[in-house]
Amino acid sequence: MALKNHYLSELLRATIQRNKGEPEFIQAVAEVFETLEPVIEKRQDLVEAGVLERLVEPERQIIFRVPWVDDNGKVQVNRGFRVQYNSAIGPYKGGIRLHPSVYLGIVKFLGFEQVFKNSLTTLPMGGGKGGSDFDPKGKSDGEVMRFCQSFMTELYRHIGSTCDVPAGDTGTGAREIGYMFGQYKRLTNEFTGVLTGKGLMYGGSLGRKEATGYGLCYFTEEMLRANGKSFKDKIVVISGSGNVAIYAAEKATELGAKVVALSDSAGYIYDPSGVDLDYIKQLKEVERKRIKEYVSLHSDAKYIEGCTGIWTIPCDIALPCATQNEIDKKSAEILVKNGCFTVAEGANMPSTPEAIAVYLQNGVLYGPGKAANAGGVTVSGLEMSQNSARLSWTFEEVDEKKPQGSLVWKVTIWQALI
Ligand code: NDP
Ligand code: 2IT
Repeated sequence: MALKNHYLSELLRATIQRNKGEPEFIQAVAEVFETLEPVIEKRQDLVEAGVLERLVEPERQIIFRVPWVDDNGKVQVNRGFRVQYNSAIGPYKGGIRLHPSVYLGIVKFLGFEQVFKNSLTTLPMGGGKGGSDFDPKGKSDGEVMRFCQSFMTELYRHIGSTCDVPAGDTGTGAREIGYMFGQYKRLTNEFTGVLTGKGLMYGGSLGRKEATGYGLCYFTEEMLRANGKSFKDKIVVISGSGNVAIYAAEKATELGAKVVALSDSAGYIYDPSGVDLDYIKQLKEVERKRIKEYVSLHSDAKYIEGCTGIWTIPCDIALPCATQNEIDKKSAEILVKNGCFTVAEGANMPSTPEAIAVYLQNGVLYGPGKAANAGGVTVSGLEMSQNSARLSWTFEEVDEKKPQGSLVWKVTIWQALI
């Protein structure tokens, strides 16, 4: 990706030099710089004030040891991260990712994107992200609990309800947030809104579980409506089968679409008659099993190993909801060839820059993650408000606040963000 603006291209060069071995972070910065070219041409004051130099450097980066004891009594050691990226408009806010692929570069790219996403919600939240290379998959509840408690034993001193408010992300759901919240409370003797995505009995918000997936579909429906289309009777392919994917599938179905495929990191299922979401929820949310198991109940559906093949299924709308860089140029070309006219990102940075170029060259309606998946953090912001006020709103009250709480529902934004 070649930047025409000399100042931006020099700053990108310096950023690459300074952040070696962090390709995802550089990719996220380069994408934003590309979109900022017309702004920088007109706004010399931003250059003079060093705004972009400040944007590419997180305010604070914390790396720590997370020792915990496994079920065999053996000490395991993971690495924990919290990148407090930017607090210009509010406390640092962003999720905690637990996945073996997590390293500083991943947490920085996610924190960088979170800054823009959070400001788009119009709520007063800065940006941050955290995580660990711990893999919750295949671990017992006790192991996950001991890891989460150890993680919080270091993290608690760096966070707080007016300073930094973590939440869920890949591998961190209500169970992990619960263990972390309990440990925070024990260490500080404070019951406060320091984490979002909490259980409903201890300060969680109705609607948070559904928020990212539902928000993605609200956003996509607006984008479609602005182009004389809708979800009704459309074929939808969704990658992932976690929190974002499941509730995107639920809302897309409610809006009249047929969701024919879902995946996990091992493979995907294709059910041409439309996926059975109740069973997916049972498999994924309750039993924590692999998506492969789906075909044991639905013999008409197919299970295919490998992740990228999911994009070869003909569809009208693709909603990548698994992970970064999951759609490359080749997959984007296949989607377009098969008639896909809309891609909206539930995951963070799921499309490579080359894939985005394919969308734009072919007139695909494209909803970038920073806007399209902001529903999750929006409801996190609403959870913070409820915690501060010591109130709980109904699901309808939360759902209703989406237009006023969040500019991201306004379709003009997706054009500004490409
Ligand atoms: P979950 O952990 O609930 O689910 C993740 C899903 O993606 C799982 O099906 C997982 O499969 C799959 N997956 C994860 N890593 C890979 C990989 N490397 N290759 C293929 N598949 C993979 O996470 P979420 O649903 O919460 O998050 C999904 C995406 O959405 C992430 O990019 C996250 O940053 C983003 N996001 C999440 C928000 C939230 O509120 N939770 C808000 C906004 C964005 P497996 O089980 O096999 O690992
Ligand atoms: O990427 C994201 O926006 C999230 N993982 C949600 C962050 C939050 O604070 O709710």
